[in-house]
Amino acid sequence: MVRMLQNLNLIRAFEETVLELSGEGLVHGPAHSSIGQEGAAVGAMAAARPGDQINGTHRAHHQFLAKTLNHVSPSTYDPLAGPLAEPMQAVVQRTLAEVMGLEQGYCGGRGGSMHLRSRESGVVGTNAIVGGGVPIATGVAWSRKRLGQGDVVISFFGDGAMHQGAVAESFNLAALYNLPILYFVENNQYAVSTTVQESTRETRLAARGQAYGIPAFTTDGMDPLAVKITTEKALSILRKGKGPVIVEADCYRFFHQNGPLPGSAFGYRSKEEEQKWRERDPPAYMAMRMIESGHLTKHETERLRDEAMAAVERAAENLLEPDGNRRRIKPNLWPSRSEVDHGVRGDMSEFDGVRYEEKEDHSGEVVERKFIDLVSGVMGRRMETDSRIFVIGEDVHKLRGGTNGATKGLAQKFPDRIIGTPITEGGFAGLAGGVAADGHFRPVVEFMYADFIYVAADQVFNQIAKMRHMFGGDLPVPLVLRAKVAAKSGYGSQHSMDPSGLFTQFPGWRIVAPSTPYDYVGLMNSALLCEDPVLVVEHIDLYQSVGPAPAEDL
Ligand SMILES: Cc1ncc(C[n+]2csc(CCOP(=O)(O)OP(=O)(O)O)c2C)c(N)n1
Repeated sequence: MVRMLQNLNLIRAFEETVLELSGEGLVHGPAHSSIGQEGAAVGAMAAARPGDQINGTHRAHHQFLAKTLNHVSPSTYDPLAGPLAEPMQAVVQRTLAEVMGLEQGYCGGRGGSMHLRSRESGVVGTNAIVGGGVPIATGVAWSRKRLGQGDVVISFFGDGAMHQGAVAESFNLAALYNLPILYFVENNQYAVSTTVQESTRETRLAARGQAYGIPAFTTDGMDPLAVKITTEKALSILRKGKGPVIVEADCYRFFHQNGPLPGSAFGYRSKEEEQKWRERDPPAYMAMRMIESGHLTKHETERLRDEAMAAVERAAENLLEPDGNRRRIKPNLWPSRSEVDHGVRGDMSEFDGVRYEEKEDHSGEVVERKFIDLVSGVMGRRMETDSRIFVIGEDVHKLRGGTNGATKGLAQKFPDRIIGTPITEGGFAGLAGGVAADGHFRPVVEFMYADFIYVAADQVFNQIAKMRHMFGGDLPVPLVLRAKVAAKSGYGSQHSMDPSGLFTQFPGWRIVAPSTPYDYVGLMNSALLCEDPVLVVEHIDLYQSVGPAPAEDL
């Protein structure tokens, strides 16, 4: 409990400092304060294990700090014994550096306040698209379930995100696949200025669970211990393999959406309402309860608070220097300009030493083969040699290998690796993105027609395409997206487009468009080796074409 209180204090001091620095022009871009919501994050993270994974939204400093601080906190650490333990002090400084855009931050300063990621602590990466991170977290849960090591995922988001299709699609997929994920809603009562009542007729957000067969809890988000107990209950359901679960924590953001003014300054709520919630301010409330119950003296709670403030001050001092009567960032702490484009895509070192042969000098037997047979043939061959590969998409597990035979025979051979989905393009594309980013499996996503990619546009272009670069440049995202182009097939304007041009606008993607059976073998093999997302464009006009291709060597 003392550690929980100290995490509350640290987060509060951190957020106050960020607001101060922001006011001095030392934070580039928004910094959405979590002041008032610390209880939800600290309570939830007190129930999590080190191997558990989390992600969050634009407002995630509190969740990030709670998870990373717990991760490095030495087992012997006693917050009352003296200054903050060194690894925890480093977490505070690196987090502040990331928020300020500095090189020593978790993502080299590129992610900033809204894109915080720490692989080692189990923070998958926080997301600035409201609802956009939820399918990705769902994918991490899919990956962790397959790994079978008992890890679970906690996906934090706000009441506003509840109305996004991405969240609804994630609920459905997680329930369908029985995934170990806790959807943790911090209901702070407002999405910017819009109330829950203005957003939905069913204002009991946790009740959404019923529609998907997901058990749900509500809890008092201002009381960290209540949150801890509720989260423990939820996680015990997940750990028994009975996930997913929803937890809705009622809480309040004391300030406006962003910046140092209260919401009442913008007229969408009253000072009286704010005062009422402030009476249950999580750090003060927990300190008071611990004094009342005899766990701490008033003096001890004050010492803890003072040390938390001093720790954040030390971190800020290490990053700043005087500049006349102001402060400025130490110039040598900025990332180098040469790093700007680092990691838009990987360096392709995974291709070092790879065999490369043209048809004319192919070392094995070359025979006439049908294009479509190679689509299933190459996939089957690679699935034999690489157990990380799985295919996900609509009807890929049935018919005779999906609607065109691209997965012919594979569902029989690899029944748990050819995953048929409901019609939920954003949901399964995002899920695959999360799996790829988690680093244990290699998803192959099939879109029945390329035009359906637009339904999943956020996941395809905002998430999968940007993940590596956004989180600092070193995150592999090995995902293959097979898109069928059906031009001239009579399906009309919504089934006929080639998406390649659009993908070129999102340079995180690599694009290949094989036009012969021989090229298909090489290019699909390359796509399945690549550590970047690869779009494989397949024109269905080519499926029945015949041409020279390797007889065996796929
Ligand atoms: C898809 C999308 N729409 C709109 C926004 C702009 N926006 C950022 S935060 C926010 C409110 C989100 O409310 P909620 O989900 O309740 O989270 P909170 O800000 O309260 O933590 C909005 C509208 C966005 N970032 N992404």
